[in-house]
Amino acid sequence: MPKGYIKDAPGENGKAVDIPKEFLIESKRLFERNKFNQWASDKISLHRILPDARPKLCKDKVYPGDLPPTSVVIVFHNEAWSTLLRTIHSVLDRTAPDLLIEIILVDDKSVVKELHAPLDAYIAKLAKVKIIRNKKREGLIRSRLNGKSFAASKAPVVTFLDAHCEANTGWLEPLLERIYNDRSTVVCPEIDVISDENFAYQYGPSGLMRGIFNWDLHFRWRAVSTEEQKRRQSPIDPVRTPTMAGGLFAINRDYFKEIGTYDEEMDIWGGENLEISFRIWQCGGTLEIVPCSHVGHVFRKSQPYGFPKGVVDTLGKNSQRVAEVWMDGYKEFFYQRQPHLRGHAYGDISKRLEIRKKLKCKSFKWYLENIYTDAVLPNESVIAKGKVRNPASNMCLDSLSRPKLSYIGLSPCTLSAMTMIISFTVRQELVVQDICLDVSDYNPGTKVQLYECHGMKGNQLWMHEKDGPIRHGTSGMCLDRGSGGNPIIAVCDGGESQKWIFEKYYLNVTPKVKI
Ligand code: UD2
Ligand code: MN
Repeated sequence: MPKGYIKDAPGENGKAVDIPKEFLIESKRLFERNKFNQWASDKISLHRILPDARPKLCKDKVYPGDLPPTSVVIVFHNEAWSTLLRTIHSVLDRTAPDLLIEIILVDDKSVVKELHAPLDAYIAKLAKVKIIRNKKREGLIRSRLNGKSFAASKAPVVTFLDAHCEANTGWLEPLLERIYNDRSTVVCPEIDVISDENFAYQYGPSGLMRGIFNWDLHFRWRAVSTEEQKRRQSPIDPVRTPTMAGGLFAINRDYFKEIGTYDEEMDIWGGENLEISFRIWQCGGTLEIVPCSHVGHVFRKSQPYGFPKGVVDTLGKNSQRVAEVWMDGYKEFFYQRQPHLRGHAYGDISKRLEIRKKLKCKSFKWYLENIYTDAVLPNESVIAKGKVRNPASNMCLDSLSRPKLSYIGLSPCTLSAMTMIISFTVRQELVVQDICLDVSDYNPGTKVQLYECHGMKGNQLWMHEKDGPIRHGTSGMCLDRGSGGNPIIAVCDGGESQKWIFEKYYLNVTPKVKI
């Protein structure tokens, strides 16, 4: 067994960490600090073993003997010690030494004491690990560039990881192989979920998801398109993805420079992942997710750190720069979703436009026609939209700003709120503020939940025609206003409690879908 392996230790083999009752308060306190359960993380070995998440076929793959080695760049701001160190050790423990030139840590002005002298002392013993520190808070985008230009590294490939990852068995070779075959291929591993609550390592079948974006310019996961499924010949073939999540990817170092690394005017967090995705595709590269490469990441529900200039302004500006440089006329859809950003200053983009010109990059229209071919444009994406009224009660559906995984509620239709604006999309989803109405238990009386849209129909498929009921696809039940303040599904009876009218109808036909 590898160094540090302790049988049955907390979290070992990717298991969840139990939090005894007496530590709940302490673990809640630490949760606030990092927005993940640091208490749990601190209990786990820095060398914990993970279940091998690769599909079987990957294990027999033979890789060329002369793959290009990489530098791994990890930027962090006030990261927890145990997650940062486990990221580093997972790379050192599970990477062939000749493929790893160095790990470059970039401290983006952390104030946490242990990330200074104690960290310096700790990594002094790790030959391949170096650290550079920003003089001021730069944000992850400029920090990554800082890391890349650091030292005399000759590594032909740069690999970026977030500071709360765990690289799994055999993670690197499949990425390097793609770059070795074609230097303009940019590759992401399959990102497995490390639970923010208990640090369990969770993974599903590989090769099923790709990255997309919505018109708010937020990154989203979606099922791989049928077109792409057909193009791939094996379940372990790389998946072409319209966008990358942003944190975990490998890229040929020279190619990264040629295509203009990152937009250095972007601050703190956000937008750079879509920017580099659009740029890669529009300027002749390829962006892939490689099913044979698995790396875990702690997905958080919110950020633990502040944005010195405020989230809205920072993220707004970053997203505007993406829209203004890469999206041509389609940027209008973004501004329609974010009208407060019209006229908002986004700085000078001339250098970025020069890159686009110099590389003779293609239009956003081309990207939508060739890469993200099933994107739904806002002007054709809804069958009906607005408040959804039950005439007999004059109550309207309302998500009431509930967090995800909660239930849809009701409010008097005389009120007005964004949480009452629901779209019935051409995909036949009922969407409120990016979240879908979802039913996973088909028994009558079940409350309708709010769930992240997955684009795979199933529990999120609905049917509705003007003046008719709203019928749930898989269960065949009807949306009923119920009696407890939460709409439910019920056997369709044509009753008053099952009538719903959208504020506005755009298309008079509901696409016919078999159920
Ligand atoms: C995702 C990406 C992240 C980045 C982001 C959009 C994954 C798994 N993660 O968000 O890499 O592309 O989308 O911008 O795809 N950090 C700094 N300075 C800052 C802020 C953050 O160094 O001012 C570090 C942070 O410590 C972390 C990394 O940047 O190591 C990414 O930040 P995050 O983990 O908060 O972002 P995440 O995973 O929500
Ligand atoms: Mn992260």
